[in-house]
Amino acid sequence: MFRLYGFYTQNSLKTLYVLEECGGEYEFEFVNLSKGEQRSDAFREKTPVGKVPVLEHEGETLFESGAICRYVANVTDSALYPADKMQRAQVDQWMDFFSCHLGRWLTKLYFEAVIKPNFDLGGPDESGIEEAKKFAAQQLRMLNRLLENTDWVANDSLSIADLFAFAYVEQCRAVDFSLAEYPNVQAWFERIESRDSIAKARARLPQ
Ligand SMILES: N[C@@H](CCC(=O)N[C@@H](CS)C(=O)NCC(=O)O)C(=O)O
Repeated sequence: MFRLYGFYTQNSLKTLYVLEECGGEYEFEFVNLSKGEQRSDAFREKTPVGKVPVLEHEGETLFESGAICRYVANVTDSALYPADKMQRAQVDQWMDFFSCHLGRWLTKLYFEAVIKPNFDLGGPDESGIEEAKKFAAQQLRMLNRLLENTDWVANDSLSIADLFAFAYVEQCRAVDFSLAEYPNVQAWFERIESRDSIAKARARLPQ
């Protein structure tokens, strides 16, 4: 049995989606970041970095959403993280890419539009927003081209890289960043969103 500690945001969502899709049995514990619960002594004992998500399994803890997604897929022997070394590296490649590029820019937009006002973290960084919009659009064009010839980002089959990227792209909604110009990305997004795992994962969060 896994135990996941998380919040409403993309890094926790990635791990919830992967747990559901891999069929991992888990308990979910909501850590209310708006109440500063990540700074409690009890939570700090689980992770030195004081951030969600955190996974507990067999008396050990893990932080970093990518590490958690890979670990869950490994432990559950899921085909979503293929055993073939090159195929696995292709999945890793896309996960790293999304963290460093598209995800980075969409997360900046989400931070500006949602986190800053809700957590009282000051006014908008206008030049940062413009930069993030420019690079997010560039990366979405690239993803749109990739998805012209395949339904999934790696190895022509659904993998943890799709669920990982989906959680980043999902932030477009909250920041009013339309996917209309990227029809292949929109179709990929809908393909993933229609899966039972996504609804089940979302239902674990306080409504
Ligand atoms: N690179 C980390 C990022 C984790 C992260 O930034 N978590 C945020 C929520 S999305 C958090 O816990 N923030 C609370 C804080 O920094 O106090 C991952 O992918 O898990």
